[in-house]
Amino acid sequence: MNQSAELLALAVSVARAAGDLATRMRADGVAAVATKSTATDVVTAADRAVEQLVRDRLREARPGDVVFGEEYGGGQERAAVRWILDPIDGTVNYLYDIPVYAVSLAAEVDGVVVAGVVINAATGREWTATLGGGAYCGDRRLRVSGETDLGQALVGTGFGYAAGRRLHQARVLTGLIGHIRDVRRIGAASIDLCLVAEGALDAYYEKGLNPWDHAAGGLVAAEAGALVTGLDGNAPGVDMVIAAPPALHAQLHDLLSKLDASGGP
Ligand code: LIP
Repeated sequence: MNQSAELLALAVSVARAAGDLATRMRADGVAAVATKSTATDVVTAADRAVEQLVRDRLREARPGDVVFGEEYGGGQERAAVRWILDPIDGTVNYLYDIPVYAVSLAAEVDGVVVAGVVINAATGREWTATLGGGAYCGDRRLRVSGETDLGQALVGTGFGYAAGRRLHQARVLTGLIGHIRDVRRIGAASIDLCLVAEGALDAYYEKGLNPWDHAAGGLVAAEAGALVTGLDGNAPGVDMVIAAPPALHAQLHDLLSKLDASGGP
């Protein structure tokens, strides 16, 4: 088994255990225990417990690796493999018991994501990918949408936690919505990206994502044939993530650039 496949196998095993913990804690009742960037950017005890479980399992299996996680940070030390983790992506969905929240775990080697898994912990739906090895939902190989007309495209997006950013994002959406079929706001970027990989969304874009939101899902989408980029020649990152089939990417990209989608607060 090559290194990417080995890393993926470990990621899947750990993410499944993490997802089980998240669903058990959800069943016991969930409340926000803290907030981060704004009063609506919440953290639950499950976010922290799930990240700790993943850290413990990875340390046990590969003690020399480092973990860069949403709740406890880290991952800046030099190591052969860096794990990028969102313990519960879609925290607000989780808080409201909306069954769309994911454990997202990616393995990065020399700065390149080589394996990733996203599991919707509420449903068990599991997406995986290795670099050059394709993208899968369970055993099903994934391919992005064949849509070529932006006007027929179902486009996913999301909004930040700060009011000023949300207002700018709403203005961008106002400029976009007349040029697409419709919009979907799923609430978990990693799942948005996997739905693009499945063709269940024709495209997705969002400003303000952190590496843990898109590291695994971005590989799944790219391995299914999506172009995963930023705006105006930039790599995907906090200013913008766009995931779309090649036939749609330029249409969406150019309209988002015109709307200053990576601008604002
Ligand atoms: C969420 C993202 C989502 C975005 C939300 C939030 P979290 O991540 O997955 O796409 O629109 O504002 O950032 O905070 O649930 O890990």
